[in-house]
Amino acid sequence: MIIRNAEYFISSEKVSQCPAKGLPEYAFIGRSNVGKSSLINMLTGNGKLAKTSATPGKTMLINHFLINGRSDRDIEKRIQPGSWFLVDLPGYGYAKRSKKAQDNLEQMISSYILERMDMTLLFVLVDSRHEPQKIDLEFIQWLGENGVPFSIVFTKADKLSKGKLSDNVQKYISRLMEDWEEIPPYFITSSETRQGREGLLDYIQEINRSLLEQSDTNE
Ligand SMILES: Nc1nc2c(ncn2[C@@H]2O[C@H](COP(=O)(O)OP(=O)(O)O)[C@@H](O)[C@H]2O)c(=O)[nH]1
Ligand SMILES: [Mg+2]
Repeated sequence: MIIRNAEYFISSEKVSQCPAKGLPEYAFIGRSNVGKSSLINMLTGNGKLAKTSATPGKTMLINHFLINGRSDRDIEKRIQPGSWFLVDLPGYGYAKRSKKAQDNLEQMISSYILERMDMTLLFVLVDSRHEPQKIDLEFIQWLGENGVPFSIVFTKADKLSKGKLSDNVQKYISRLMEDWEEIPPYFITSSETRQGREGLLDYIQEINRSLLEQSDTNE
């Protein structure tokens, strides 16, 4: 898929405030510092879209970015066939948050994931350098139990040798296979080398196409 255009659309505190445009929506989530902002910038080709911040855990909002809209002074008129939303969800598991802030955040994230009808797929980011982490495994378990469509994205692939990278990925997938018969598609990415960019974007495009075909046959 070619990204012709990527721009900030809106930030929402709650799922009820999210835009009602009926666009396919792809959300990105992971622990703070996993490389989520960098990945979003790399995918969209816009180095400033999602703020890559040195102070993790700050963004507590649901951020919508409009991808492949058209240019119009009125942001509402920029949506066109082929447009979709990329959603940046707050990072989970940031230890320095207060208990109350953490609870609020979990509530916001879970209601978005469970209630947001427009969410087509959730990309769960994990750092390719680390062993499977309890917090990620529990989160993935919870997604499976709730029937949430998701896909795993291994980040920071450039930080490892090829051998170590494929070892880690295999280890991760084997760990998931202990709980699940089937593992959804996964992607190995680097925001530095842009590895995985085309594969991930083409996957989104494929799903967008099948959604369009479905809506055509329903008419
Ligand atoms: N080498 C390398 N560093 C990365 C990559 N992705 C993110 N980083 C670094 O990891 C840190 C956290 O990245 P950021 O995108 O802010 O993570 P976020 O908290 O998940 O949004 C930053 O210092 C980034 O420069 C990557 O693919 N390769
Ligand atoms: Mg970030």
